[in-house]
Amino acid sequence: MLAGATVLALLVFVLLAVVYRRPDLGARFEPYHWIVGGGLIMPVVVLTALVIYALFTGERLLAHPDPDVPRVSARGEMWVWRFSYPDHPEAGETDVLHIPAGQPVDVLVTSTDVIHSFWVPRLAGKIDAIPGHENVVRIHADRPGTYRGVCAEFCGIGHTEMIFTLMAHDPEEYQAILSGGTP
Ligand SMILES: [Cu+2]
Repeated sequence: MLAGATVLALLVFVLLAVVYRRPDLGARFEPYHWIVGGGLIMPVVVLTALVIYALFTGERLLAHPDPDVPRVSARGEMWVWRFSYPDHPEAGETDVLHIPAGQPVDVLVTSTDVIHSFWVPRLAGKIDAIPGHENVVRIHADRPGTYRGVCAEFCGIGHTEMIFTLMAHDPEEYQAILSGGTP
């Protein structure tokens, strides 16, 4: 988008400079042609191309079901988060959300009582935790580490304390945590 906007802005500035220095060049075209060509045809062509590009790019960022992407589950409950691992029930329920680092992970987000919002600011945008419904957000921690998460939707008197810790691990360490139960 930035590249497209830069090219377009440069084109406009160059045209402006040309007609400023050589008014006779600009006068060769009727004002009507400047308006239709520069004001209608060019934006329609450029914006159509950019919109198509943006739609495809946006589509790729969505969390479409993918068997290669590990899944974890986050459930909001006044005023704590409970995490579980749908493909590894032996790991039980944890207070800390464990994910493997260096790969995308789908977080299935839901709620027990009211609407909360799952948010790990360094990894992804916010997503609502709605009772009786499952939203999915795809997150990706580049390297192992500890990340802070919060509830981003006011949900009552304990809202500000509804924080949690996300730990991203090396794949081997992650597997050990899953099979060894809660650390
Ligand atoms: Cu909340």
